[in-house]
Amino acid sequence: MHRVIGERDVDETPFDEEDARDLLSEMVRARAFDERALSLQRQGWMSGYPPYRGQEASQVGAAAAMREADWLFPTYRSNAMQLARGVPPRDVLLFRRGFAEFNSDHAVRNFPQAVPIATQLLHAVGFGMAENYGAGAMVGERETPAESAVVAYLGDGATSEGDFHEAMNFAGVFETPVLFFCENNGWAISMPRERQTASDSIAVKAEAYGFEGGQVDGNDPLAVREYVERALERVRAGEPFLVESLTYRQGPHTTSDDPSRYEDRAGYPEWRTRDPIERYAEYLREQGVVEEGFVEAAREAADEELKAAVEAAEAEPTPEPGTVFDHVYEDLPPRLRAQRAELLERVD
Ligand SMILES: Cc1ncc(C[n+]2csc(CCOP(=O)(O)OP(=O)(O)O)c2C)c(N)n1
Ligand SMILES: [Mg+2]
Repeated sequence: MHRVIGERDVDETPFDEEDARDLLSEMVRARAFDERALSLQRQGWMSGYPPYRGQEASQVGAAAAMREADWLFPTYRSNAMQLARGVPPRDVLLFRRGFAEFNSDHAVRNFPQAVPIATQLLHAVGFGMAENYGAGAMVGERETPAESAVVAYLGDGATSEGDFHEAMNFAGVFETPVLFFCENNGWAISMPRERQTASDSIAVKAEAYGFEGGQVDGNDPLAVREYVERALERVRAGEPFLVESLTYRQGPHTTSDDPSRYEDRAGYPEWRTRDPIERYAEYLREQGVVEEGFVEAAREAADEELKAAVEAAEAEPTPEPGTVFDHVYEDLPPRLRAQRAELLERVD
């Protein structure tokens, strides 16, 4: 455990026991949500769902490293991060059901989830530049650390997009307080990591843009939290950083995908494909930090919370179908106006 790959080994790092238990509870809560959401989708409750099973340690660890004042630029995959940051499960469910508002009380500093791959990275870097301007620093050279760091979440597949390279370039040139948190879950739909890039790692790509990157064992929440915390210290001072969190997507890409057509785990090491909750719970039991039954109790509490969240979501009226066209353009172009009219006519 506590493996930080290619950097200082944090095996010996002491940890706070209560904190370590909280991380486990949060991972169990994330798993419960994911399973419930998947089953709701299968019942026709929502049209599609992108599960993050297997990525709980990575997401919960990274969320725990962030401060409330920091901003997250998420994607469709990072719902465990959202839950761990305090977005109510009800809101995540409603969003998947077609509600435009992700974060009903706006208490969590989130940008909207990006589905177009890598577009959020440019928004994140622009936001980081604004943070610098606000501090009177045009090109980095910050006199004071940024109060709000920016965390730009991305997948391994996103690193093949032009937007990724443009964002990395601007981040390096303008010394923006941005952490690129790349969750390498082994797959971009059916494309395995080794077909994604010929680079030795994703982390190494940072070097070409003038800043540092590093890999962390994304199935160890303590390692992820510590690594991201350290990276964020540098980021706040105006040094961007690229974290590659090595984890594994256990399930399908989304509920429309059938991974049995392409999946072959043989290419990935056991520490990556092994279930992070099982592994971490076993570790904490060995360390005497949790007792037998801890995971089951955490799961029961999470299921209770979810039951209430589903009921609350069901109590909301179904959104008007025409609202899918809102918030895209100030004035809808003629083609989309025609599409909206056609949709409303059919619904009638
Ligand atoms: C610009 C763009 N091109 C293609 C797609 C279709 N698409 C959706 S998810 C995905 C793979 C993304 O893989 P990765 O970045 O590894 O993220 P993950 O799904 O594994 O979290 C693709 C190609 C898209 N959404 N946006
Ligand atoms: Mg991926």
